Amino acid sequence: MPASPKVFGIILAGGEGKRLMPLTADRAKPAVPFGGQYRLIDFAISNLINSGLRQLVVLTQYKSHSLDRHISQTWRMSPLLDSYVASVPAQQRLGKRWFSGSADAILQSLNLINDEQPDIVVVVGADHVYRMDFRQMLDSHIESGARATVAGIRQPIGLAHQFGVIDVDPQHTDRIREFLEKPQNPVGLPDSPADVLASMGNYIFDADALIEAVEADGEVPTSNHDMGGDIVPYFVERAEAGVYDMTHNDVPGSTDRDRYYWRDVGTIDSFFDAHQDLISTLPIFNLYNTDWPIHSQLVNSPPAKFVRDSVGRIGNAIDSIVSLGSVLSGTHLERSVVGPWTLAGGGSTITDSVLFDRVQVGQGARVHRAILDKNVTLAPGATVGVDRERDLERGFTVTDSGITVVGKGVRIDR
Ligand code: ADQ
Repeated sequence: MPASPKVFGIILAGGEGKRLMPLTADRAKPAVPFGGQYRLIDFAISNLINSGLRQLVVLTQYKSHSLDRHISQTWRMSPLLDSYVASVPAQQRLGKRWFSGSADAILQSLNLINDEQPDIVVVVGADHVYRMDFRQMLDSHIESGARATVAGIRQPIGLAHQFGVIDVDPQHTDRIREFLEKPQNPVGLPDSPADVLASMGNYIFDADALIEAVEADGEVPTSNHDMGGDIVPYFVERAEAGVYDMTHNDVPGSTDRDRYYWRDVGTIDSFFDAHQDLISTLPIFNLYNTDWPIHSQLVNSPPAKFVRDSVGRIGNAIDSIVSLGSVLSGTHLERSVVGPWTLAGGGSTITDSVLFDRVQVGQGARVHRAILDKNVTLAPGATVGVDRERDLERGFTVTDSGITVVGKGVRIDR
């Protein structure tokens, strides 16, 4: 390995995100808006850019239009400096088919690696909210001599069935002894039986080793061509898989509260809870850490505005985040996150909710415990999230915990 290895980044962004329906009816999961002005993928890309990576490709397939547009509008970098974030759709290089799994996505995109000739490839998912300094994982990868390194973070054992679970070799604590993808009967950690060490779906490979592995995997007819299910076990079988424990990651500006924050916001409930955290007085995840900024699209919009309406009703916001371009005129907003260009009229109330961009809330309308996708309109006096049965009758998604989700562009008349 050269003293300053050349590092290339691949972001896997083809996931469908079924559990976030209807928010993913029209867009890939990594393109789902988050926190008013971000998209989920902004967290992974910001972490890589802040870690000094400059050549990044985003592999997309499922409903990628909104994702492609976001990437080209947000992540322009200078080709003069040899820096780019490029969105790459399934290219059907190996026949007329889409990617059959995340490892197949890499196999079908090997030309990108061959073009750049990197020494090391960092592969990350695009669905999580977190901060991570990949330089520290890179140092650990190089020092350990492993050909593949998997990032691990402690998670409650009850969630183990959603993750790849890492069993560390007690003799060599930087090596993986066994890796089980989404186990049904997980075993807890020796020092903490209620936890497992979960794979974060972030990997670092020696470039030649990754190429060898995905090519070999492509020949196995029984493989699911999955990074967690097939490629990590390939390296574990060869005793070449290292582990990087997130407890060693120290991101500039992070506090003890948010150092190990890592959230899969892949369900409506977890998505909603992560927003509730953002609007708390002392959130665990601090969007205001300027030492490790989370970048997003610069919306060229006027500031958010709060005014009295024509009959003097006060427009105010308490414990909320309001994005640029929004006007709350005589509206009471509480414990909510509001995306860009939302307009709300006099006498309306919005509580415990998440609104994406360009939502319109008519006079006297009421929104409670709801997630409203882009361009949802409430007519004057209409309500949502107030009466579960009515929301179900109107065809809205309502979770067991009572959160109503309204898809893009729906007009709510009453
Ligand atoms: P999952 O998240 O269940 O588990 P997967 O659905 O493959 O795995 O998604 C991983 C990433 O790859 C996501 O960012 C997704 O968008 C993307 N992706 C999925 N299919 C793709 C395809 N065909 N083309 C391009 N991108 C694709 C994984 C690991 C586990 C680990 C968890 C952590 O398999 O071991 O614990 O992530 O959340």
